[in-house]
Amino acid sequence: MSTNPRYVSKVLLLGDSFVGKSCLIQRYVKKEFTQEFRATIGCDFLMKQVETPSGENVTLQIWDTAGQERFQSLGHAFYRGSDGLVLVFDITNADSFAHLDGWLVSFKDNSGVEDLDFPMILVGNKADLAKERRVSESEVAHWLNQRPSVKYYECSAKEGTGVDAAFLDLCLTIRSADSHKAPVLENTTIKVQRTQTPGKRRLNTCCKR
Ligand SMILES: Nc1nc2c(ncn2[C@@H]2O[C@H](COP(=O)(O)OP(=O)(O)O)[C@@H](O)[C@H]2O)c(=O)[nH]1
Ligand SMILES: [Mg+2]
Repeated sequence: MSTNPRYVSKVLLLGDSFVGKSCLIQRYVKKEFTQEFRATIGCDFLMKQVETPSGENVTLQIWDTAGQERFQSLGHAFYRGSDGLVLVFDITNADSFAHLDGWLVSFKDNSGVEDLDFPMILVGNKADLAKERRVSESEVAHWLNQRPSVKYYECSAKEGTGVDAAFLDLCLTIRSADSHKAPVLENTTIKVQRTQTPGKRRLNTCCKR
């Protein structure tokens, strides 16, 4: 077993529906891309183990939405305790780029993070569709000029380009921002307790005989 220090960091992906958030996570964690439409990866988050060049072991807990971003109704549990943010737009969809600032406001309102240097990257996804590009490089550069600490990656979840580099960069930025954080102890046990007694299940009246 490696004796290097271990850290756990929570990472969120935010952006409009259909920009490719779930596909980016799937590409990064599972190294695959599937065309079949999936609103969600079916769970709250996926884990990815990363070893940094300095030998630290980081577990990225990467949170996906279950499609609730359509209704702007991502609960506090989604935002709470996040260590890093991936803002995603689709280079073929100008609206998804225009909505980035709204996502930042939601993030600040719900996470309580005010720090402009919070670890964050911007991902322009679907780079394989360059011929259908609707967001110019100069528009992106203008947005980034106002947020100098944010790094930009143009990625394709479909082809895999840029994805590993983007997540590694975020991981390293989180580690340098959290350099004071103590590593996770080996063999730590997390006790999970039910906080609510489940009520009686309601009968589905339409099926009642
Ligand atoms: N061409 C292309 N299509 C993509 C890419 N990433 C995602 N898609 C497609 O975009 C659609 C939405 O992807 P999804 O990951 O569900 O988006 P989400 O709603 O942001 O989670 C799906 O049809 C994907 O197949 C990409 O890099 N290139
Ligand atoms: Mg999704």
